[in-house]
Amino acid sequence: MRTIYSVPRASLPAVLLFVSLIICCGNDGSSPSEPDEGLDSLVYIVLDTLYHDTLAFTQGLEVHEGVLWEGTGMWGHSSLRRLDLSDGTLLEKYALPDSLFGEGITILSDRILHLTWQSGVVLQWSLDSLQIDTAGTIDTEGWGICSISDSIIAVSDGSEMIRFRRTDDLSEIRSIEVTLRGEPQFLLNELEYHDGRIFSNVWSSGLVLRIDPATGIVDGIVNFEGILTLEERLEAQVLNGIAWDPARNAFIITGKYWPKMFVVSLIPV
Ligand SMILES: [Ca+2]
Repeated sequence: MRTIYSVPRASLPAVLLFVSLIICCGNDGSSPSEPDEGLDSLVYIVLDTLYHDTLAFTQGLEVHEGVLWEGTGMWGHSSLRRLDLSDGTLLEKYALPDSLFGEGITILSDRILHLTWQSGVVLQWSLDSLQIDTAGTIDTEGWGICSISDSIIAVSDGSEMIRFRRTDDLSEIRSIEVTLRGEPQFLLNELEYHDGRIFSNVWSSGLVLRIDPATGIVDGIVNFEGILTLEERLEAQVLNGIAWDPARNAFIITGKYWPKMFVVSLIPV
């Protein structure tokens, strides 16, 4: 696989020139190596930045009908948050019970599903009233979640597995082992479904994998390791928020205690 180049805060022409130089010359001026067939190395381009609460331990991020929703964790501080999609500011915050550690969220037509870490409990919030109750239980830890359709969700549990479940009773339909060049990829966390692929960040790294939901094979990879400045990284923890924004035709990326969110495009090189 070719080296991953991440290009924060650059104009599009500059990025394309940079990418062209990489393709023409390779990193060290030598001829470029042969690309991995079926695996795209992706670079990101920062299109905009949004506000993010540095007290938000981000566990899930999703856009739904012009609203940006965030799920946060930590004992006694877990919450569901409604954010202004235009600038990221906090509009409303709804607390989880202190006994539950919030994890990922995803949104169906009439409700928000909200994972919890080790309790097995999956919560649901009515989109109309934001009343909370229990949707059901699962037999794994809850880490990340995304909706494939209104009837199927995909759930990660910190392992290399993604399990597809029915939204009506949370029963498991099937599962995939996520692999990169045949090797299992562990610590899968926040998920996002877009354009027929599942995007998952890998806990404690800046990597986001693009996964074929039929096979589990990783067919794209991007590294956000350098997206925060050294100063911004002082109080921040790991990347853990990926949302597709159809209005911007771009992803929104953030992480635990990050000082901002990033609107990014991903481009194969
Ligand atoms: Ca997401």
